[in-house]
Amino acid sequence: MSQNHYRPRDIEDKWQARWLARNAFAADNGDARPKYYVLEMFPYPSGNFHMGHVRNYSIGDVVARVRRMQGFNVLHPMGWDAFGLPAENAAIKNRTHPAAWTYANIASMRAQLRRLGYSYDWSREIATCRPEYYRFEQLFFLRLLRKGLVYRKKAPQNWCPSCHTVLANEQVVDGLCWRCESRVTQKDLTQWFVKITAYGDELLNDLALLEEGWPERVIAMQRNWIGRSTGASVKFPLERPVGGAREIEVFTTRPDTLYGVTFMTLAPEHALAEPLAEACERAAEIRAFAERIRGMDRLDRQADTLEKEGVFTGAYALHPLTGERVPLWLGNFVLADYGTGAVMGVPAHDQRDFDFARKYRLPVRAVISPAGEPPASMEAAFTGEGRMVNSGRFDGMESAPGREAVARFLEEQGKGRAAVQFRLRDWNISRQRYWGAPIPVVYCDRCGLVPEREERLPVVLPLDVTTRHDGRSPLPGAEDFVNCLCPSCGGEARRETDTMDTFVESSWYFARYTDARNADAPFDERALRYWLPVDQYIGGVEHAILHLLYARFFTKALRDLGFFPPEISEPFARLLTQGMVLKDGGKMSKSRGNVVAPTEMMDRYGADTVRLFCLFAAPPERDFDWSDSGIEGSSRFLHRVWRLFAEEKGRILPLGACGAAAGDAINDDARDLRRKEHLAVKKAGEDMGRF
Ligand code: ANZ
Ligand code: ZN
Repeated sequence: MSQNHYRPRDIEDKWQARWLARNAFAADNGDARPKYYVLEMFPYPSGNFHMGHVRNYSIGDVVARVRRMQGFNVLHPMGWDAFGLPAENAAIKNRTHPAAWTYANIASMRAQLRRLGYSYDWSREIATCRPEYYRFEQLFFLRLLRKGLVYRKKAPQNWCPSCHTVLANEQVVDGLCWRCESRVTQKDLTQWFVKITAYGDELLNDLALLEEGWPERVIAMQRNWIGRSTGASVKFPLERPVGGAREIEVFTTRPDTLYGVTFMTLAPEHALAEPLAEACERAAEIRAFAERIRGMDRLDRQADTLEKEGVFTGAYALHPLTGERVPLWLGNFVLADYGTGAVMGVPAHDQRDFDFARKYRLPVRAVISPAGEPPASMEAAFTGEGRMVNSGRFDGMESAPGREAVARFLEEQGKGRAAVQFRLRDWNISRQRYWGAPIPVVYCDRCGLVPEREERLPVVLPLDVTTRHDGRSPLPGAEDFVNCLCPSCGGEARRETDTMDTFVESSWYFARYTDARNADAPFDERALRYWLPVDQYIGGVEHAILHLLYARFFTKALRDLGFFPPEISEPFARLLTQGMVLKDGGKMSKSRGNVVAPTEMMDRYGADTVRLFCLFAAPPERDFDWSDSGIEGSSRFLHRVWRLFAEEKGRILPLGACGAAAGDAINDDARDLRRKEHLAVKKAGEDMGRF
């Protein structure tokens, strides 16, 4: 074979070895050049990369290399999101230990990344399952706890019977566990919560800071998830006290429709549901209904297509302004954990109430004009804005000022007030799993719940346990771990055996990279100030809500705890959500047998060809289809480039064009070549700038 032939393996091996030996891409924290921090979402060490990873990292690597060539001091780190369920499940299946499985996967995946030729600063590599990492997470937990931003609460939880763990709402997809696709059930448990709702307004308002750098779609998803609604809370006195209560409070976004109330609906979980049943002669019927609805999937209950169902409780409330009797119902479409768990029914102007009223022949009263037809012949609710009618002293007002006027009037009368409601819920971080960061608190018979002392961190996850075949956590049975001394009285106590949701680890890893080997503190403040925010973050749109929201929350909370400097409020200045790599228009998956393995492609074509194809196949945000002819094309292109240079270098090099400066005496050919080179650099630079 001639030496003019492109042999990627030789080239790649040679340079990769050299990069590694010199840690060629190490970033310097004390550098005087302007900084640039480019980060790709770190992987879960499953064992193998898929083409989607390769695309994500190849895009990031181009950004890193271009910025370096442009004179920036570039931070481009890599690490492992290493705790989590799959390690436990795989360990059970393969009869190994989750730690052994995880570290072996990390080793093989690190080798794959090196073969792909990415320009990472390997001296900053992290694995979140190491005590050197999670000890600081435990420190954050203790500080959040002290500040009241972490608390314990008993609440009905999404429970995956097969994974034996609680799932966050976001981890329930169409009523199924996101990991194992078992049907999720509800279970009452005491859990640890992070009070992300305390930052609801800031998380929402600061989206404005991201408008330049984040995809519109992701900002919209975050906004919807936070879901801030303004309106009023209104108190309806009960005709007769029930279960010690004299009134029922509702949240409404439309206080301007208050005069259109013809009934009230409570969630079957509402605290008054049982007392109402008890006071009614149809108690059995009411209880049976409540029982049945409580067992329903919560997402099904929120669906627009849900068939509305309810039961009359026999009791009445009184309209706060007219004194009219308002019948109290239980209804399947009212959610227990939104607002107050009770709704004022305005069938003329709310579609769910309309459906409910038609089904149970409840009166419909139009109070916003133009509602169109007379209420009896309405076929749907009129949900728009208009002028208030049949509304007493408010007649003639427009909806928007009317809402405020009604809220103000209620407040003056002590019957309600303007109110804001968030869809965002506090974040349940408790997992009844083994392979996670231990929650650093203990339970003492004398002192109750006691936080571990900071100087005793980390609370190390014991590795000498045997994973159980039923998937239950071995921690509660690990006596050396559970039995401990109370940090407060020194007496015998028991450790918390819940571990933290892995989303906690990924909420601050970007900050740890700035000072990854710091053994005394999570990071040095100067390092943070220098590197943060991440200039360019790159990852899949599947993380558009949770991971990004949690990382944004952590940034704000750590700032307020004094860990982050006050000027840093957002972690990621720019975000790119890269498209997917598909095969024949569909997702690559083992079950479909259409997976294209990066290692196989590298064996056949070399890493540069694989990277090149991932970059050329489509603009970064768009999905593209893996194609054999496409990668062949990329391969031919690199062969051509190589051959061209190899064949022409005898003529090019003597020209002295490379490295020549302006004013040097070079001939016309050399000048031509030099000009073309600069045009190419300019064009490429501009294209990159656009990105
Ligand atoms: C009366 C009304 C009249 C309403 C009207 C709307 C239109 P968002 O935008 O999601 O905040 N609601 C309140 N709590 C609820 C719960 N726990 N489960 C189900 N529905 C609930 O929606 C707020 C509206 O959803 C509230 O305003 C309430 O219905 C209903 F013409 O009150 B409204
Ligand atoms: Zn104690």
